[in-house]
Order: sequence, then C-alpha cells, then structure tokens
Amino acid sequence: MSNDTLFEARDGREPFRFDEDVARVFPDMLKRSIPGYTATIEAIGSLAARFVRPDTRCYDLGCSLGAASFAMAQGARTDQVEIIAIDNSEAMISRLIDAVDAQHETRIQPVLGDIVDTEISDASMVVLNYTLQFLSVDQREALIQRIYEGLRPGGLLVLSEKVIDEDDDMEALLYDLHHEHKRRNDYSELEISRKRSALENVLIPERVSEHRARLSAAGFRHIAVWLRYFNFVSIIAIRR
Ligand code: GEK
Repeated sequence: MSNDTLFEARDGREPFRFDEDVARVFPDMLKRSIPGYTATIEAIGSLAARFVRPDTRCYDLGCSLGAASFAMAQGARTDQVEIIAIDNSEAMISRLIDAVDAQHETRIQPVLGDIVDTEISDASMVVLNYTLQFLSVDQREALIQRIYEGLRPGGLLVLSEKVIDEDDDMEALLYDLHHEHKRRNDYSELEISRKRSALENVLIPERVSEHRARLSAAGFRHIAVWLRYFNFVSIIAIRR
C-alpha cells in the first residue's frame, strides 16, 4: 500500500478530485484521515450478516476501491446476492475491477457511474460510506428518497459522514481534535491545511439533525447513530 504524501507536492489550490494519484494512496489516506473508518468497514460486514437477504441486491454508492463492497461480500450469509459498487472516478473503478478479478469475487459488480442517477431496486442493504458529503446539498434529498424506495421492507441503509456539531464551541473542539488526529497520524501542518483548502466547497458537511430529518422525510422510521468519533458519524436506518 502506498503512503499518502499527496499534499507534500500539491499546494491545495486545485479543488480535490478522485484521480489516479488519489486512488494510488487511497487506503492509507482514509485510514489516517477519517477517525473510525476501520470500525465502519468492520461493522458493514457484521450488518451484512444480519441484513443481506438471498436474491436481493446490495449497493455501495461512491465505493472508491470497494472496501465496503468486500466487507458486505464477506459478511453476507448468501452467495445469491449482487453487490453493485458504483463510483464516478475512473481511477477508482479500474482498480476495483482488478481487485474483484484477482479475488474472483463474482458477486461484486463495479460500475462507473453517477450515484445521482443510478437505479436502485430490490435492495436489502445500501451503503453510503462518506460519499453523500460530496454531493451538492440540493441533490441529497432525492438520492435518499430513491434509496428508501429501492430498499425492500426490512432493508438497511448505512450512512457515514463528516458532520458539523450543533454547538459552536463543541464544533471548534471537535475540529481541533480531528486536526490533532491527523498530526498524530504523521500528516504535517502544511499537508493538513493544503488538503483542507482543496476540500473547501467539495466536501460539504451537515448536522446530524439535518441527516435525521432527511431520512425521516424519506420514510425511514428507525434511525440510529451507531458510531461517532470526533466529527465523523455513522448512522443506520431501516425501512419498515
Ligand atoms: C469506502 N465508500 O472506502 N457518483 C459516484 N461516486 C461519487 C460521486 C458521485 N456523484 N461523488 C463522489 N463520488 C468508500 C469511501 S470516498 C470518501 C468513499 C472520501 C465518489 C468519489 O469518487 C470517491 O471515490 C467517493 O465517492 C468518496 O468505504 O474520500 O472521504
């Protein structure tokens, strides 16, 4: 696995893109940047064991290199499932195609596409692992609604996101703690601030209350935050 030294060279003035250079260092980048990332991937496997049903589909929306897809494949207690792994980054999808081939994981189907207009149907599990935050805010409601409609009764959505705290003082503290977390993971001050600039207006976090309201409005009646680590949360929602 290559180490993420991307922002030693990039100055952060170009908006962040999921290109070839990012794809090459991506596993290292996510593990060092997102507090709780490894825990979400583990939990997606456990949740798949409980929620994935035979003769249904799973969706990994904004799959990147497919970590959540492989976790669902390992956790699912059935071979009779299609795991549709969608991303609009060619660099990510071409690497995922190679990984799926290398591991002979025929249940995972990598798709190069935009999650804004992908059909979702017959789903027992849908994962949005740190992806919704990259859509413009006005596109989010329609996507959550389509996910709800595409889930079978009893189906599960996992939604992981960077969030803003409701309390301004706590937001400042959690922001600092995230910064410190990155420094402890060997990113320099310069790399951290350059990446922050590159993500400005690209990653748009919301409050947990906004996510809950959107999920409720779409029809989800059972919603819980199952993980929070500083300003990163993971939410589960079940369609009844
Ligand atoms: C993981 N879920 O390892 N359509 C499709 N893909 C998109 C779109 C879009 N409109 N917008 C962004 N993406 C992964 C990690 S990363 C999170 C997800 C992060 C894709 C984008 O190309 C990238 O691969 C992914 O969403 C976000 O569990 O980098 O913080």
